[in-house]
Amino acid sequence: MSLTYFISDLHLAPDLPRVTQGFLALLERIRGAEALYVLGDLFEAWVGDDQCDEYNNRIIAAFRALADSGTKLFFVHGNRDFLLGQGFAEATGGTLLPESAVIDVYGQPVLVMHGDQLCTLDEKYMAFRAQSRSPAWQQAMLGNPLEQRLMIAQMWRMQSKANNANKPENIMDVTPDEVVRLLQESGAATLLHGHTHRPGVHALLVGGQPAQRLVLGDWREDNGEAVIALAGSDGLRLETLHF
Ligand SMILES: [Mn+2]
Repeated sequence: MSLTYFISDLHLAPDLPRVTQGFLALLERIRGAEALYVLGDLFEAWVGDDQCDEYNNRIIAAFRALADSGTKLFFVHGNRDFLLGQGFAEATGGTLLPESAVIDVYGQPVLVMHGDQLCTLDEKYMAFRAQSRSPAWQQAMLGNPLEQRLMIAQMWRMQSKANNANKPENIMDVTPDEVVRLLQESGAATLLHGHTHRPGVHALLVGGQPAQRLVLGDWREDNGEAVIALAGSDGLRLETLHF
């Protein structure tokens, strides 16, 4: 049976050897699968496609081997790696998707996204998000030398950590009304996203009709676990991966 895989929030970085190995092992294991969707925050930081050190080249080569095996590969930007560009996509043999997309999963329309756009109560972040997704802003950012961009990304992470430490729980999670709004707009009855690091399956009603929201989990260096999603002709489900 052909299978499609969904992962997000790996936050890949050289100082996460267990996650990196788990990721490389998964990509090797699923060669020949129908498709792999990476729903954002693949990298802890990505500041431009010229960021090609030995570590990143290994990641790209692993994707390329998967694509060469016949597996279709799709990427959605996360809030850490929204500067992943066409150069990266081409090097991996994959395709960049828009920030949200309705895809056909064995006959079932599924709305996929990273999920940061659902956290609308976080006004500070939403303002940064709007600014940093504009082509003019990105062009200016990419015009800075690589070293400087890496420093800026580090500063963002520190600011985000400091801001998140003081945020109430509900602001860190999705806004329920926004979930309903985007599902309604999409016409799909299933939403699949990551970002919140709160994996689970939520039943909801959209316009009086049953719908569901599936949330992928982050990849944990401490206990070697991740919650991914898997789809076949028998449907879409979450699965805990151990690595
Ligand atoms: Mn995220």
